[in-house]
Amino acid sequence: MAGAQPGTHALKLKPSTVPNTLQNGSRFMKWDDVMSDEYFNTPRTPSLMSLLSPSLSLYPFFSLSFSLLSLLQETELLDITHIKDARTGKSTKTPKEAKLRELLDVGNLVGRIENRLLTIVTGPDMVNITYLNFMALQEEEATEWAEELFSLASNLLSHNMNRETSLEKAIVRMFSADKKRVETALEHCNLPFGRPELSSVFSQQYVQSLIPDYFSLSFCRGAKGAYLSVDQMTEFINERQRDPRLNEILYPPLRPSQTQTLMEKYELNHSLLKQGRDQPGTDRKYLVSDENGVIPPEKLDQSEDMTFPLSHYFINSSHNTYLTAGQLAGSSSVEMYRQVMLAGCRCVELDCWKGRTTEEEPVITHGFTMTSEICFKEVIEAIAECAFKTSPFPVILSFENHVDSPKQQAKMAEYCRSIFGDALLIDPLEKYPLESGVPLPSPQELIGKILIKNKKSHKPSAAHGNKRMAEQPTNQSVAAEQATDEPSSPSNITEGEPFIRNDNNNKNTFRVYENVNILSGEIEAEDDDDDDDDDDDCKKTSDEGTAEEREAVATEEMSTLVNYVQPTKFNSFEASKKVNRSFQMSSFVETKALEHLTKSPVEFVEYNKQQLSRIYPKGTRVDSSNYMPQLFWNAGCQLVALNFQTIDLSMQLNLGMYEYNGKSGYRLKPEFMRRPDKHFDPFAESTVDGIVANTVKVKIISGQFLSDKKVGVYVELDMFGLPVDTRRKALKTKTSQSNAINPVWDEDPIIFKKVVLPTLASLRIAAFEEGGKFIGHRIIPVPAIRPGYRYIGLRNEKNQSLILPAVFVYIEVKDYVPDTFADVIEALSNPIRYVNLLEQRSQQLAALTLEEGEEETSKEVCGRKGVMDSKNGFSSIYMYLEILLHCCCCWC
Ligand SMILES: [Ca+2]
Repeated sequence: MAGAQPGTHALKLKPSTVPNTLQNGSRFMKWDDVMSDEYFNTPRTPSLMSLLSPSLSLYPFFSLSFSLLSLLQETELLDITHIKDARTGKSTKTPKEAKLRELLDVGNLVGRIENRLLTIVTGPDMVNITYLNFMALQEEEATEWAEELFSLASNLLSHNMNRETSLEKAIVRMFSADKKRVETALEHCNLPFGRPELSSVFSQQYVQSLIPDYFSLSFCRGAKGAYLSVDQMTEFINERQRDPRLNEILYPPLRPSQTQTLMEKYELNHSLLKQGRDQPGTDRKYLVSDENGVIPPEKLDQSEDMTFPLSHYFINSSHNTYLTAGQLAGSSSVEMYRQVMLAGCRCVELDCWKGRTTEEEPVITHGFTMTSEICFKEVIEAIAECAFKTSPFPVILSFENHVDSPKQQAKMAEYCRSIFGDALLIDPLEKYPLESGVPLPSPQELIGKILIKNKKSHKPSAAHGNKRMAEQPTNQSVAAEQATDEPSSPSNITEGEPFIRNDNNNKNTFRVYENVNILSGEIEAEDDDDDDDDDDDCKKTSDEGTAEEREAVATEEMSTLVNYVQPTKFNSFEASKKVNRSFQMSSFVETKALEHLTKSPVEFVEYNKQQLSRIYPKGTRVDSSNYMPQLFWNAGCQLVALNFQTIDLSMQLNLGMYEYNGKSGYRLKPEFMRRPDKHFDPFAESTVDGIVANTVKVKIISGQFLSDKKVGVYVELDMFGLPVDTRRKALKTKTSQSNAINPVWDEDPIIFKKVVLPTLASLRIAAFEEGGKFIGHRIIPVPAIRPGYRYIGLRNEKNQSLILPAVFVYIEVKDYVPDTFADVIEALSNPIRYVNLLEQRSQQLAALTLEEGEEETSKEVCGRKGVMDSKNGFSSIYMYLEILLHCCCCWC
């Protein structure tokens, strides 16, 4: 995210290689808890599961093949990139039914059954999960398969295949699995179909032939079809395909001899090469190759410097992690913790409540709602198992601790200690004592560690000894809490009836809530709450040491687990600066955070250089919708917590953000948001001294296989970033004439003349059917874009590769060169300068804050302005706002 590190990055990502065991296959019994009578009545042998490579080529994509235990012995194929997890041992699904256990001969097994079980987890998102259950003949086989399958399935290169591999994958899949559909699609496009002899090889050429000549580099070199000399190719690569932002010494332009090597690699006819010329088609093969992916592999790789303090990173964070649906009546699920962590999230939330059964097991649920309860211990076990499968970097557990039972709190602490073991960070690192002025340790220094965020009660005899950090003893919460004999158990309420709630577990803040209609969501902002620090009725009178006064809940057992992430009631930016304790953090409901952002943008950025801030959705988002995370990334907020169960545009941006840097869940903030000697204003409208703005030019040339329906299609572009850089629907192409297979637009490019903070900007390219039905999109951070002629493979809403649909584009990204005259004109004509500053800021945020339902206004006008805008790249604030008003029409 921040600029390239000194020196070139040595790529750590490796293409998948499949061990022999997996290639040759192993025998497994496949079972399901709901088996048909046929299953039980049929003699069977264990089915062979193996990894199939679709051809003898080295392409890194595979399907997992296994047969069903049925009379037909059908074989099922599973795309390996759709596998989310492969488990063996304790967390596997185990056969419950007696008949099934008998059949699997469970009684006669040597060793524990779970060590032979293999559960393969698939699903389109984090909620709709499917489990495939297998039993191996040997324990070692289950272990090897679980490890290798997970490693193959999570290979980042496999999720970012080049165009050629995607095409081959699609062809193999289509022609083997769904020939009829392919033929229908071809028929719709008036292309020959119904040819049963189409072999894989033929069909590959066939698909290639669908790529119009237009895509060939011929249009870069003038006369169509003319041969391209080595010199011309060198010029093409250096002028068009090379990223001009790269350092020329570290990343030198290609020399002709290197081009020659490249051309040999993609050239079939060597005799032509010898004459210094290529043959038509070479360029096309080159364009679909690995050399030309739109994302350079080093951006996918873990390539950002991880040695800065934690506060210097954006940290992938989840809100009310346990919920699978709405905030009021959705089911809670242990699996969500696994899925969210496997997706690279590094901060999960645990809303803990006192368990009411005789076992006195603490539970996790959304208090005072109809959401279901899950067992705290199971969640801790799930976290322990999945925390470091996707990323080694530290995990923060954000506890919202409502457990008003010292006994159960002690249990919670004990589970954390015993289940996490050494991974749990209990004592601060020696280098980073909990003292004023000491920065937070870095993700690198906390590798493999779990940090707990829970209110911390500070005792007079606190273990921190003589460190004078105003850890004044508080009026002993534990005692106070024990005196509270009214248990604040979450579930004993009836809809429509008033209930009492002990807000924030402070005995003085019991509130009576009346007429809360739980199901319809008529619950007011108080229930926002959720979090620890958002209560407004506790204003501070002094800026020193008062925050802890509200630390009323944590027992000593829990308190000792808390170190670098200590929740503290936010008072003011000035106060925080004065006490200068990086280990204290605050949570802000999105509305409050927005207020701070608008009133004190520079101070908010400053605060976030030292301390962590956590933003969470407002309580009225009962449907688990999300706010735009970009708003708060712009202010440098680290823990921008979203509802992961809802993959809306906000969550899609989040997926886009954290897909890079090795999916580690950490992205280094732009330098200006970290350096103590710089002040950054997220509302900056012009270039900031010291930050190189970019000019981004995008030309949508054509599409490929956008739909198999005979339907018109169009492409839209958005830019997200700082308010000044955000442009929703910046470009919309014409709609193709009933051609979704290979539409060509070739319209004027859109120019984002001045992207003020490119390191925080993302480009979204989305394709739609006429009528607005979403086909697919791709969100790419501007720093990760490789300029040039590129195929951009589209993803679905859930960020899964669609394999076939792609958009062919030409992108230029350059350092912005100020056009002095134009800037003067713009400044003179910019009326916003006369508007009140706060008003101006909220107007600037409009793009990022509009919600569904607000968008219908002035659509006509927006459309008109949008067209104007796309033509001349002009970006006055008013026009910007109008375009933004257009923004939420399709998604939010
Ligand atoms: Ca919560």
